[in-house]
Amino acid sequence: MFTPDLFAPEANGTADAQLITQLRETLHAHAHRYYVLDAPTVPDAEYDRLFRQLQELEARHPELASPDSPTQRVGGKTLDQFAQVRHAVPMLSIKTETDTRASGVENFDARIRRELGLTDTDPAIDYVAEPKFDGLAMSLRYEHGVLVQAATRGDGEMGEDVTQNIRTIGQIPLKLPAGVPELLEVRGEVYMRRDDFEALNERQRQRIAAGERGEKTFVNPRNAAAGAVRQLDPAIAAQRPLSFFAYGLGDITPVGQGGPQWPTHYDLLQTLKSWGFPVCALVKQAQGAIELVAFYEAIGQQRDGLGYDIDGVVYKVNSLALQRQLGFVTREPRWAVAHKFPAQEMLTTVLAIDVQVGRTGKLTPVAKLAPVFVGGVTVTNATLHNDDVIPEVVSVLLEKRQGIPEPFTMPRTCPVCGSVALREEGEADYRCTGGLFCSAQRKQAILHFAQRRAVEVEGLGDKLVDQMVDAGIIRTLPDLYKLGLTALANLDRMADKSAQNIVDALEKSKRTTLPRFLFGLGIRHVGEATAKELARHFGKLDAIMAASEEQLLEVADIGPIVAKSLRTFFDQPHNREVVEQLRACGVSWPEGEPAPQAVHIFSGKTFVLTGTLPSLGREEAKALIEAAGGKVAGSVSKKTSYVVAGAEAGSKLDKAQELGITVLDEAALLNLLAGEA
Ligand code: 5U1
Repeated sequence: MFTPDLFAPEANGTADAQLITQLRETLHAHAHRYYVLDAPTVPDAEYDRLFRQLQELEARHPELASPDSPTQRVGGKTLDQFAQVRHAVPMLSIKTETDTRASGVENFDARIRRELGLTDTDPAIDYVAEPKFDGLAMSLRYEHGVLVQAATRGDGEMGEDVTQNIRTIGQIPLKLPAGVPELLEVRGEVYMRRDDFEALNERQRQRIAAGERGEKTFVNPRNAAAGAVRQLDPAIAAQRPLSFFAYGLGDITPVGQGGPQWPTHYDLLQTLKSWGFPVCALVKQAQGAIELVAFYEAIGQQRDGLGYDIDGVVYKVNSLALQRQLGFVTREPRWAVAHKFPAQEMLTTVLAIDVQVGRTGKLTPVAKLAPVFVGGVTVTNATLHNDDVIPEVVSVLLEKRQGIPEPFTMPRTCPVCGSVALREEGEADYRCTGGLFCSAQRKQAILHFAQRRAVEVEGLGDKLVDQMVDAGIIRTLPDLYKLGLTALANLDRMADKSAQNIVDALEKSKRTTLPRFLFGLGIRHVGEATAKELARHFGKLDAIMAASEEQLLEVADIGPIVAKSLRTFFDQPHNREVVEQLRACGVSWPEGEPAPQAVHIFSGKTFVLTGTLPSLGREEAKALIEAAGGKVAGSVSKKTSYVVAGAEAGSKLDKAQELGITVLDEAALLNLLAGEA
């Protein structure tokens, strides 16, 4: 093996250039054996010696600097923000199968066979099965064999340029062997191994104990990996040990221009491995549904013992020709599916049952749990009332119970303010009757008013609201605008600059719109869409406040429950007083004349949203649809007009396809909405 000598006689320029080239190749090879194959052939000290020798030579010959040198893994400057990158080939997401039984696999196989026009007598389909790594998707672009860009998935079309940070990952080759395609994009997952995560958190704990500011421990390897990838200072990213698994391709030199072609996905993975990329050793070829089920079960059993987190497995049709034939639907390939593992269940003890008070006074029991690590996070609370919320308590093991606990009954008084708690006829929930007298409701009411979709007071979050209400400097909404800089700056841990920012944000929030203001008041059953309709119908707040229930019922989409709720709210003198005081403090909006109901393109149409849309949040998409006259429902039925599907859409998308309902992606939705504008 080549072992350049640090103490060799001074070489001339050409000899140095050769030595630099040789050292780089040697170090690349050692790094590959160390990081990827986990089989180093030299001790660390020898690697360090060669590394230092290369550093010295490069320092002597700045004209020979090269970004693919092993010395250049950490080198970039701290950034203000990441540049946006357009993916030459969109980064697809993957459809998720949530049926964790064998039928989840059988459905996928049956669909593929149907779409390929196969009958029961045709042979089993050749698949590749891979673990689904719990990290971040990454696209690595190589030009002439040199890593030139690493980009996050982003919305699939545009990602962020995180090259500097990705270069610090030892497992990712900076330079590929001769003979690779001129242009090559390798896609895969950046993740953090569990042992690296534990070691990182241990270092973080020591930093915190040493009083270093701004340091924190990480919740799970995925969060730690995400934080490292999005770290603006590459020197810090370099201290966060990341790993990588390659699982696919993006852009590549076309076959017609000399690019390679593989018959199967499995062959492609073997080639990526031979080029120096880490490919997971658990990846397997499988024939038909039976072997996929066996893989799912085997990996499920090994899951806890793997060195890294996975959240399921992925099945892909192996033949690349069949993949091309199957194609895509809404940015997801038809030839692949991610099969989730069952939700994790852990045994713990309910220490107590607390009752939380919501904005409208609703009482919700919450189980306080002995801390339990499940699904990558430590869980200490679980709701006992709403089975949509994760984490949830799935069952009680009576045989484990020690002693006889007090049976839980909903309190008849509010645990926060002591007011009477009542259950209205026909309603399931108990509510505190304290209104804004109750500090829990007051806090929630302030947060509701200050949120982005209402008057928006930037920086006013729950911790600050807790402090302000507990310190007694805010009792009602108008108090917000009466706060001086001094009162804010006197709060614990409040820097002068932060206090000034809040004062500025409050000032800015005073110029609002009537719908935002109305929504911000937090009147029961008055959401953003209703607030907009009210503003359109009446034009002025005074007209709304004075409207009778009959007049309110004339507004499109307002029924008796909403009309009654509005009337009850504005009939209360203290609510009218709040409105008057807010106006007196300078909160204002342009008022208009009543406008006829516009004809909207989505009037009479019902939408269902599923999966993660590339750029719109769920609430944002809902607001846009409602503003265009549409309704958003929770489940797909024959009455559904459109299903809007994003990444990792689940059973709702299947149901839509079954019922022949038009499926839109985000771009198609925005196109339709452009018609509304
Ligand atoms: N192992 C693996 N994970 N994963 C994630 N393969 C894989 N393939 C993916 C994704 C999003 O996407 C392709 C099917 C396009």
